[in-house]
Amino acid sequence: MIPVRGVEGANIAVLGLGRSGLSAARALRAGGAQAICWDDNPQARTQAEAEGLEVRDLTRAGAFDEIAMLIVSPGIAHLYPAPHRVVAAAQDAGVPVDNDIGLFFRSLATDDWDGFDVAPRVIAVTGSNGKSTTTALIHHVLESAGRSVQIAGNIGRGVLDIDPPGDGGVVVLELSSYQIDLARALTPDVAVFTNLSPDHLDRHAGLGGYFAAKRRLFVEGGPDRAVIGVDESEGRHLAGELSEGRGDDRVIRVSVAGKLSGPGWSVFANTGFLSEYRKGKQVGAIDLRAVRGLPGRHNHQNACAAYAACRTLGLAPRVIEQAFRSFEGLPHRSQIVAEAGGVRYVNDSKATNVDAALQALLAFDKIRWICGGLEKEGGLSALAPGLQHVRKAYVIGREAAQFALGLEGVEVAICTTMARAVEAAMADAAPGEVVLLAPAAASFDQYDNFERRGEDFMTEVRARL
Ligand code: UMA
Repeated sequence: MIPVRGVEGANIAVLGLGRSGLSAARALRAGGAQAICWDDNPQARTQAEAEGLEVRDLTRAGAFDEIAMLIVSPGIAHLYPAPHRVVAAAQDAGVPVDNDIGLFFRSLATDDWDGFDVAPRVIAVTGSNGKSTTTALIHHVLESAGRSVQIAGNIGRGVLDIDPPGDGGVVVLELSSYQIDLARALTPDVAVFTNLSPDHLDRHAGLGGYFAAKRRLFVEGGPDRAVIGVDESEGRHLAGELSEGRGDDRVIRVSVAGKLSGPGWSVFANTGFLSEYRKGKQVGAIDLRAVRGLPGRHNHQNACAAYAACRTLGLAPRVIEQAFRSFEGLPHRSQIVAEAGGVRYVNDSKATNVDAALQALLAFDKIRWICGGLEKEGGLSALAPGLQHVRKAYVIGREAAQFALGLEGVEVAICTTMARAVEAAMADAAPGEVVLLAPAAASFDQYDNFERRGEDFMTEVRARL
């Protein structure tokens, strides 16, 4: 755990007692603060009390009279669509609002670092899609190369839960727009921006607000190196904004849309080959088609971003390539579940939006596609370029018939349940085909989260093999 610094004797309120809230409360306590906790869910309050944390109703009048700061969990709205009433009360009382990410960055460095040969470094990864895979891949490469490395953040582990890094240690963080938006301190050494597509728009009052939140990591944070995906105009804008000149190699541009030129530092993948150029010369190359754990263009983008981040820490291209080969991918993201009778079964339940599902469709050929669920804003038309890879769609979800209306030109079976979809897709699948779960929708109409949905898919597949 990272004890929070500079809070000794202070009363600090913590709103939300999930993974990040509990981890923040414990770290505040370890730093000598009195953590005063609240959650709208009584069960969460009982759990916090059971581990000796003080629970106090922060919604009552005068709750912030003796409070120095409020720490808010990322899933709780602090501004849009409207601030949570506890956040609004803190704002009215003039109490600063922060989150566990802000506490982490202000608490990480300790006096011990003066005795280290190599100061610990933080790599922070953000973007709309691919940030978990990129984060996990950076972690995997550094670990394979023998570095002392820890992983945390939006990937499922509270940032304050890590151990204080030792001499030369590296911390790799996945940061969501929610986390970056509210953090009062943001000082990664290397910051990575994978790509941008619309998501979480209600929490940021639109795409502009969503990009502005992510941009904070680079503009407020002032990282030594920035790895920027430049395949959208926002990434190009950000790379330009951070560069002092054409050859400025504090910015590494990443693309899977074509070859990048110029005197700067760039990493791009073209038809499956990763190339690294610096000062106009090629310095590294990897055939990504031979890397089983990273199929498809979207994974090639993740590979380029992870490669660039590892290069900033001085790893040789050969070492990175070797580690790529042993990367198995993350659960629910292009996860190969089984191969039987010449048919491959792939779980990409994390494809909760149209953009991520399109990437999955483009990564494979001859697809028996299981899709559907709670449809997101914007419709399904953006899936069109991927539909030619689809043999047939097997639609799940409570509104399966409605969802299927958006899939023009594709043969469709309305299955509603995962069991029926898997059964039908397996019965139809011929050798050389792929049964792919890539829903292009949220899971909440039928499951608690995308993980449960992916597990259901895997269970249904395995039960029939
Ligand atoms: N709560 C309230 N009032 C509310 C809403 C929530 O009291 O109005 C309480 C809930 O009762 C619950 C707690 O807040 O007890 C949940 O807080 P949370 O939603 O912030 O969840 P955590 O468990 O703290 O997990 C958070 C991230 N969750 C979100 O951003 C929604 C996790 O990312 C992250 O892994 C974890 O911190 C550790 O850093 C998950 C996620 O879904 C994977 N992220 C989104 C995404 O990837 O799309 C952004």
